[in-house]
Amino acid sequence: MNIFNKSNLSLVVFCLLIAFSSRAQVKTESMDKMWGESNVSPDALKSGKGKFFDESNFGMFIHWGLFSNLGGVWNNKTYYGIGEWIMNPRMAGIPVEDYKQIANDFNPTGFDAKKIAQLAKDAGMKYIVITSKHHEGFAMFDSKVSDFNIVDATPFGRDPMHELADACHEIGLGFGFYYSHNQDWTAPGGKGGPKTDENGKEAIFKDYFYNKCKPQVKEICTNYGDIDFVWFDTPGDMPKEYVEELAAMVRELQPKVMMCSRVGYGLGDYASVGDMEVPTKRIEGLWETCDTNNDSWSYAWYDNNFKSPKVILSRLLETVARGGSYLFNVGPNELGIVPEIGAEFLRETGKWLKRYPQVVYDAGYSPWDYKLPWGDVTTKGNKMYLAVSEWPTDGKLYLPGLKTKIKSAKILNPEGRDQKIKFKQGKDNWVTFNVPFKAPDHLISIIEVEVNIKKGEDIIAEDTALGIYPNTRTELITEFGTVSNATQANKKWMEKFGEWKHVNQVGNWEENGQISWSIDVKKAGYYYLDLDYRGADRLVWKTTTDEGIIVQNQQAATEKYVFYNMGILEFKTPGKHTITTTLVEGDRKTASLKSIALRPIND
Ligand code: H79
Repeated sequence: MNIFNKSNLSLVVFCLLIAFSSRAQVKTESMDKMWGESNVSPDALKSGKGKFFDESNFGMFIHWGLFSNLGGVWNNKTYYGIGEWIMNPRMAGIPVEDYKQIANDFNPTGFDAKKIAQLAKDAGMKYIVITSKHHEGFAMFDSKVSDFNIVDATPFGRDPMHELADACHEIGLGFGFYYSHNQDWTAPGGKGGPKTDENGKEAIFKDYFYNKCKPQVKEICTNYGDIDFVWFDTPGDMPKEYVEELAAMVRELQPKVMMCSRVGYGLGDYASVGDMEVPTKRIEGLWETCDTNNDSWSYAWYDNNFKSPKVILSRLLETVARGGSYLFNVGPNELGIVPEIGAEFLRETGKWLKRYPQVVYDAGYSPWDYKLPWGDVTTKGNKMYLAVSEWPTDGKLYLPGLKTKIKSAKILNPEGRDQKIKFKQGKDNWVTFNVPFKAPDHLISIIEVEVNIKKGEDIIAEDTALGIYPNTRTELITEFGTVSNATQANKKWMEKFGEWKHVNQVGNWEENGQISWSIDVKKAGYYYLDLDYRGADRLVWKTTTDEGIIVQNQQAATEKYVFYNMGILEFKTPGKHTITTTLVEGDRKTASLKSIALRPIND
């Protein structure tokens, strides 16, 4: 039922490759060297110390540090991008000594640990992971190892990590620390840090590791009770022996801690995929994606592009449906307060989760390996939860390629007025549900579908053919196509400094290069064909079907991915078909196809 081999651990390894190296579609040797393969069995973890993580599916990430006191501004100039990087030469390039001075007026008197823990709880999140030290090197906790910490170097003088750890423990939330173990831009010898110490003596990584990194990690693993996570980041070229030594110490001090793969060298308990990336394909094993509630991780005064409750829920559901956990970030400001719009949206998100907790917590992945045009699917035992974010306007909701037989279906109503709905499961494996014209929930509506399986059996969906729907636009992404004489690869770019966008695309088109998709058309008829691509000047694309229909047209091309209308494509018969796209004319080097879309033309 899977488009890729489920037992293929290499895919998990592929996902360990995080935001700062460009990715290829398949595992490369260097990735293996870099990350290795985790020798911890995910199943053992799921029933053991990984159970809490596996079942929670939703946690709060917090980026808070000295950079929050700047809020994206240095010397009266605003730097746009990820705020915690403001010190870096690629942003404001703040000298170490100047940066250290920022601590003198960092006084986050509005910080209220209980309020933040309550916000996470209200949002339906099950744990909090907070930056104890980011790349800037400033410890947000009481550290005896370095004075460059919030207790010794600021007028605030309190240990907010203590307060937050206590608040989480009190309220029943999991708790963990982010710690930048490789990069430290202010500690001598740290990656990106000064090359000499205060006395002008050369400092190497080993100095930083034994003078600061390891003893501080010991502090966070000793002084805050039982913790659930240690979230290391950006291991880069950190030598393996140090990573091993650090991970071993963490395991000894906090045996129940879950470490993400960014510790390096495959020593994590679960995989962390790219920053701000919701994977498009099902991933095996324990994994997480971290995302942020606006564009930056840390507070920036101008950044109020907060994700709406519906977007947060859609991304959470998509992550859970692909088999993962969603770690969602907020950035408290210079006073320690979480910006209100983001907080409000989180509380709204939490209200939805209270209405339908079963859809997310301890829920399993979708029988389809990818999201569907109207939303996504999670599962529990013999139930599927259809989470419909694009409610159909014609009273019909379609589900493609379901082999397992359905017993019953109902729209969930939080007030207990669930509404049974009629459905038809055709010989073509399509299911048609008769649904009301108005969406039952103003955010995302849930249809609970009970299926006929025995305990332990899987719900089976079509393995390869992608459904083409009669009442909604379907996008066919390149990731699910078969490519020849062209190159398929994942690409990422920064929309803003540090704000990543990820895409699978096909480039390097040779004369006979092509991509084909296996599709399953519910209804014969006319469809508009749109292509999403980038490139130079103008491009001519040709799309053909196995019924001999051809749509060929020329459109403009720019450096941005944009959908262009190509024309009308006809399916003469419903059922299984193949659709193939090829580049006919234009600059073959720069042409890059991201997806094609089919929009039914309803009479
Ligand atoms: O904490 C958040 C980020 O600060 C951190 N990970 C998340 C959770 C992170 N550190 N490094 N990266 C992510 C990769 C970042 C790469 C970039 Fe850059 C930083 C792109 C732009 C700024 C380095 C410098 C690469 C290009 C310029």
